[in-house]
Amino acid sequence: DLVAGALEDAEERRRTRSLAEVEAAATARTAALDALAFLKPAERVKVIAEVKRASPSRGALASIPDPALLAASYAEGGASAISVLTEGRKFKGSLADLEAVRARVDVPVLRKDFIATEYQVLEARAAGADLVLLIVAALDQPALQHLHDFVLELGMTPLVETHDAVEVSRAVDLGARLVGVNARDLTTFELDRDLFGRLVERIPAGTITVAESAVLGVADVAHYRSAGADVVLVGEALVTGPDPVATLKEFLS
Ligand code: IGP
Repeated sequence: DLVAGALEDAEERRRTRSLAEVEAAATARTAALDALAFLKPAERVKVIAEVKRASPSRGALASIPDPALLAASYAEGGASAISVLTEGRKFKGSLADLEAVRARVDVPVLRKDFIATEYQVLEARAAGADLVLLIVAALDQPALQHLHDFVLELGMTPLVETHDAVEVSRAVDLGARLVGVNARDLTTFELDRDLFGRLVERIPAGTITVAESAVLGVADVAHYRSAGADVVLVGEALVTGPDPVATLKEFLS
């Protein structure tokens, strides 16, 4: 599965870059940006715009020869944060993509991957990430709690991704301040646009909510917004269109 593959790839990288080296690189970085401040609820919905070349469900989406250029245009177009897929096997991303994006933008950057170890979290910080995705379904509660604490200790913000009511209650138990609901089931790849609306009432007030996936057009943004989403996370609709920034601006208008 995707988690096992991501862990194998991390083990491979660790052969040439030790935990101590990654730790040193993470410590050498300037402090992470306060992502909660950038994503805090406002009059208008906010967008996390994603750098996404491919996905297991949709195959190749876009070539994206220059992820930093795309991210810079997202930021200029009004994105509140940038998500960068760093998984290599199915999503064709890399930590180098994230590092390039970090060097170019002044908004927070999310490492979007299948994170299960401290090593991967340190890699994220070393590459300049401000946010790290933690997928509840991929972790048991002690591991999730541990990684959540570890991300916070490094000054970053965890985005805790859920897909059902039990996962939401697990996210709430962590004290998560930023909770995502992924409309896409990561095992069947089925989309459920109404999932966010069903789960949001279980998320305590004061939590920043992110509707993830299945935003294809302005109607989907409006749908999530009226269900109470503070933020929408969009990949495919931006990268597959002829003009990602124009699409982003439409979503924000
Ligand atoms: C973006 P979309 O449908 O706009 O391309 O989706 C984002 O939600 C999706 O890439 C995603 C994801 C994930 C990818 C959400 N959670 C976990 C990999 C792993």
